[in-house]
Amino acid sequence: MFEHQVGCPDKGPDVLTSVDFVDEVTLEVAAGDGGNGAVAFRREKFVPLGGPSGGDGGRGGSVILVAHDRFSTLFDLRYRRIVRAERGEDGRGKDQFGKAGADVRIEVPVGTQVYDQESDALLADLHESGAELVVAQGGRGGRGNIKFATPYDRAPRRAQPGTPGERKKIRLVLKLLADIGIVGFPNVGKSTFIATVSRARPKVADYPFTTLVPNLGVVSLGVDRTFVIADIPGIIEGASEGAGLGLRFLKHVERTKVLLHMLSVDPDPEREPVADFDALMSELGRFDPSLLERPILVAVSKCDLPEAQKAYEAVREALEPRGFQVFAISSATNEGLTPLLEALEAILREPDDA
Ligand SMILES: Nc1nc2c(ncn2[C@@H]2O[C@H](COP(=O)(O)OP(=O)(O)OP(=O)(O)O)[C@@H](O)[C@H]2O)c(=O)[nH]1
Ligand SMILES: [Mg+2]
Repeated sequence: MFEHQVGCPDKGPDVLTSVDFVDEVTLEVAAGDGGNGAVAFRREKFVPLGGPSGGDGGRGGSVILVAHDRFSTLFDLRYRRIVRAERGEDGRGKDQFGKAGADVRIEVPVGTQVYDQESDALLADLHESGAELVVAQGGRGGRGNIKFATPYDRAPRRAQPGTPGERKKIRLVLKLLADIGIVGFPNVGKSTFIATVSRARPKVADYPFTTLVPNLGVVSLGVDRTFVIADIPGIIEGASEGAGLGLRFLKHVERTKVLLHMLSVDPDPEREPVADFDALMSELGRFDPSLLERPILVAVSKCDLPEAQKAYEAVREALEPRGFQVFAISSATNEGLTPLLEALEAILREPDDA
């Protein structure tokens, strides 16, 4: 029933480490200058005064960003300082036009936002696979003297130089595109859940902060009933002040439509699921108050364990009156997973302005 995966197909999503997960890079892009137009004259046997024959310069190559769902990080651009496209060739005599410089296409993950580093203006949001942006336009080729001939001046001695290619510094910021973001304290079973309902294979272990980078998984409930879930590294109290891994990964849930707040029993008796819920909600609100306005479903995980089942009852009693839907799930026995996924999908199907 559960299929597909997203991630880094070359390496497999589980091989991504925090070092590999690059979600911001700055880069200089330099398009090629246009080639110069030529000044030349025909010199042929038996043609005493040949006309102008200087060809146009070729246009410079452009630098183009292309969004591709093959990538899930900006890692490949990590060490690139500058990306240059080729200059256009100069025009030559005998009516020869210069060749255009080749364009350079840079592939970036879907969900990459492109900013002008100097003005901080958003140039584009490449949120669809195949979306393109010409970030630096190649220069125009100059016209050769052929183009300047007139009835009054049949032997023009002028030609145009090519125009310079555009050049700028850009900042690329990746915001993963997922429909649903899973948030929760460390160790509550977020990664186990995503591994059970999708083909993502994040690392699972019984210690906190196993997950250091977000993982995406595609859930399929049938034809045309697929959605993407993001497993975000665990968040703890004080995260907004930098505790644990901090909150920087929360920017990846900024664009999700629904949050799935996962709670569980913890071996640490100090922790209590309803208190965890409130602590985490206030961290989310500190990061971005609008996060709290979107639909939030609550799942109590590990309900194959009797103590988790008990915790579920308590959580439901506390949170249902506050308007939250609460689900009991177990990724070990698959119990409750389908009702939860169906509920998540139902919210995604609601029209946006509802
Ligand atoms: N019994 C039981 N154990 C589970 C279940 N789901 C997860 N676990 C265990 O809980 C521990 C933590 O699971 P993870 O999926 O790594 O938890 P996480 O929320 O991703 O943790 P971090 O990445 O550290 O934030 C592991 O030892 C899992 O085997 C479940 O449904 N039942
Ligand atoms: Mg995890």
